[in-house]
Amino acid sequence: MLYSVRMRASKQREKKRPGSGADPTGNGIHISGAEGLYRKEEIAAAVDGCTARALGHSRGEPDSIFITIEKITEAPKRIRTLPLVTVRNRSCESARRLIREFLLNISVSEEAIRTALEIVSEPAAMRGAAIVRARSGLRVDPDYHRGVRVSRLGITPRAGQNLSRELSRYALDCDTVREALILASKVASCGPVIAELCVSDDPDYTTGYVASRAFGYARLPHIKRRNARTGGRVFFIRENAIPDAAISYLEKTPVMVTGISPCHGTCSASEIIGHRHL
Ligand code: PML
Repeated sequence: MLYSVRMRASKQREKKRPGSGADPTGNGIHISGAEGLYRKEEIAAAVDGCTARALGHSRGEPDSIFITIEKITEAPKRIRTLPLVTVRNRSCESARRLIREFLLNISVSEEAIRTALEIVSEPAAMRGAAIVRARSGLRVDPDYHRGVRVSRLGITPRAGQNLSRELSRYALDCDTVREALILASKVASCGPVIAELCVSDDPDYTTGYVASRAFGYARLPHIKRRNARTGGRVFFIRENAIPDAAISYLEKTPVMVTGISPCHGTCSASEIIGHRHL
């Protein structure tokens, strides 16, 4: 039997400052979060880890830490991580060109790319992801303030060790990369999703990614300028997909990473696109 353990730490806003990461739902400013699927005997250690993370985050001391432990009754779907690669890129301007190059190559339209770039260029207020139709560029997630929150995902201890070993070959073995790759791998395992674009909402973190089943998890350095409070996630779905089915999978279906695909160093976009699945 597995349990989902989720943590969310936040603090109340002190004074009004536009684009300060405030949550318009009134849940406060996000400090940190964590999520995993655990066996009963692993829960105590997972909760300790969540608490330590919430109290030690560089974004400050939280006013509230919510930890939710929930029994999972459905056997999790077992997936592998997407292959990981870093795209050679030196500037924010060329990052935009590369995003377009990756997405156009897998039939995401100019219109949908424009919608997505607008979303991730806004001050990051939404904790969840936007869902955008890949041809018309229409945004279809029902609550624009909340977005869609990918949940009920985890990695087995053995796969976690293997992932750390792969990532450490490129000095990337940190929570941010590990967790983003696990999340992107669940998103890519959702049939109606064609691709994901992610720009971190952390002002100090300027690497984002474009991910898809076609070319894996492609990290993009300089996706935004340092100190920018913008960011967000966009999932592109097939034009005729039913959003509710995709949302239900992303938020509710338990998914466990049990296998690790290879991680690679830095490559040019054309090497990655010409070498689908790396
Ligand atoms: C986040 O802030 O959680 C998103 C990080 C996205 C990029 C992670 C990476 O460096 O691969």
